[in-house]
Amino acid sequence: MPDASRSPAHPARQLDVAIVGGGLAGLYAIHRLRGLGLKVRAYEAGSGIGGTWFWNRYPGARCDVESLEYSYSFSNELQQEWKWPERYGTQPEILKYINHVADRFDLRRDVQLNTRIKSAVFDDKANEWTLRTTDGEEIRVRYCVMAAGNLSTPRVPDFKGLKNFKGKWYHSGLWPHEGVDFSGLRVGVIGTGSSGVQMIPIIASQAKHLHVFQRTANFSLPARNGPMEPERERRHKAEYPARRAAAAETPFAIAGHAKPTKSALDVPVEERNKAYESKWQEGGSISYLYAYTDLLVNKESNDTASEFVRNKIRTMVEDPTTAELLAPKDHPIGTKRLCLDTNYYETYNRDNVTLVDVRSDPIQEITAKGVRTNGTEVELDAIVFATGFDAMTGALREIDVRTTDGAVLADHWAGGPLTYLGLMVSGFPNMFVVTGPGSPGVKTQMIASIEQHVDWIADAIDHLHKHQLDRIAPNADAESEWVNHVNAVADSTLYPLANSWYVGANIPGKPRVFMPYVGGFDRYKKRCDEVSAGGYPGFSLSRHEATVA
Ligand code: N01
Repeated sequence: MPDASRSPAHPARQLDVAIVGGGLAGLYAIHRLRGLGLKVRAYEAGSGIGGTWFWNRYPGARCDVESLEYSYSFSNELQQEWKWPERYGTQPEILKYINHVADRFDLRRDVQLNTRIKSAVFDDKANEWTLRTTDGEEIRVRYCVMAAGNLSTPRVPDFKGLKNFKGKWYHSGLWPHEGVDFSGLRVGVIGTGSSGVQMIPIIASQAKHLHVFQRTANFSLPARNGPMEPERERRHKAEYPARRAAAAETPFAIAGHAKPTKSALDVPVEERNKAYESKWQEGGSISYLYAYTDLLVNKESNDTASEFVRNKIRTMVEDPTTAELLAPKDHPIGTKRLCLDTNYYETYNRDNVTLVDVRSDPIQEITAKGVRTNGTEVELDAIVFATGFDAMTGALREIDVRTTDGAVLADHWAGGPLTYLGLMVSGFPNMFVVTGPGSPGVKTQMIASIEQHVDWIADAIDHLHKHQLDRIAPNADAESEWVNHVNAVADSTLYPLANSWYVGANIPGKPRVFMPYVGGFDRYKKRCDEVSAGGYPGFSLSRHEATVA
């Protein structure tokens, strides 16, 4: 109950909205909700703002969406004035941008750092949420916005013996601020997802020897990063508002890629390979996956695109056995998050790099000296876990979310996450989720989804206030219909063929449910707009007498 354990040292803070998270989503939520005249505050576990870009400081960390796209659109002055030095933003550059935005829009005064929310309880009678921090602070609010990220709960696999390791170990998502110098060290990297693929070439260039422990080979395309071309920047900025509007009409919320018109199987082999080659030279993942209409829905079509990349790997990697291990064969290209790299495959031609196949010979334990598989013990000075996150639900699972009516989010989601439009959960009124399960967020230019979600949330709160209402919650049947739709759309694609974090496959015991909405940003936004324009069908809107002071 909200009042039961209030510490006298921490009288409850009363606000209109509590925002959990001070990353790109939390910051925009402050800006947007403050604009409605609401008293808001964001609670951030880190000692600085920036979320993903605050924590993921591993060598080579960089966004794989182009910087002119991966940025806020809500202020034309901001997008015109900010100068991105490279085609793809590095982690320090993106963090600098986020800090600039926070200062420019005076957001910091409503961010409380070093504060982790441990519970959130909705009191049905009082019609308010009470959040508690790990330090015992209590916050009472009408609305709660969960902007805690979907790849923000780092996961170190439960390897036997890690505590015995005499060297140092790191996780990509919890990287030391002072950086790590691997010069002269024997280093092991476990994991070859986007984080591993970005850091491996850089660690290889520093380390005495690098062992890469690969369980599943991933497809990676060349990023073709480089300094920002002034003419490209000028053109993009001249068209910015139109480009943002055009992006909203695309599945990935990224403009500038011609909509495909043909199936990969409708063109002769030579023409198809020429098209793939041109996309390969251009760099970037959207362009490649958007080459034909059916690469993500037709296995035969996808095979042509997958095989093209496998053949590239075979030409880039000199040792044929290593090349075959690196050539993914267990999932269609694009059904796991497609990586972008700079010199990833070429790195395996270095004398100081060894690929260890831990699919055929799994890691048994971490020893005092290094990593032991059945076949061998690899001696290491440092181990890097690029082993990913408890994706999409991890951050919310870490908060004890419940209601005085007896609803418990962990129970409600025991068989997999249930949401309506990815924005709200039935039984948990006035709690909004940004880019969580059931949302297309992770399959899009994330900041576009963040802005779209937060705008929808702000409009919903504004609608309530304009109609003298103070409670919104999705109906259980609307939630079921949405979850069924999310699954039906996923099942009409090739995505479920991969063991990815999209289905929670990287977390032992996590229910295997397809979590992101892959119907496209354009389709999703249209549906959200219809719901708000239509008076919120699928939601119950009501008035409760009790008010937050
Ligand atoms: O994590 P991942 P990530 N033994 O889950 C392996 C975003 N992101 O941090 O595939 C051995 O993708 C695991 O193997 P497997 C992006 O959305 C974006 O790299 O489960 N290996 C896999 O190889 C991305 O998708 C950017 O068999 C184990 C790796 O660890 C998401 O974040 C950059 C293991 C984990 O890969 C997550 O990426 C970085 C075990 N017990 C991240 N457990 C950009 O924008 C796990 N693995 C560029």
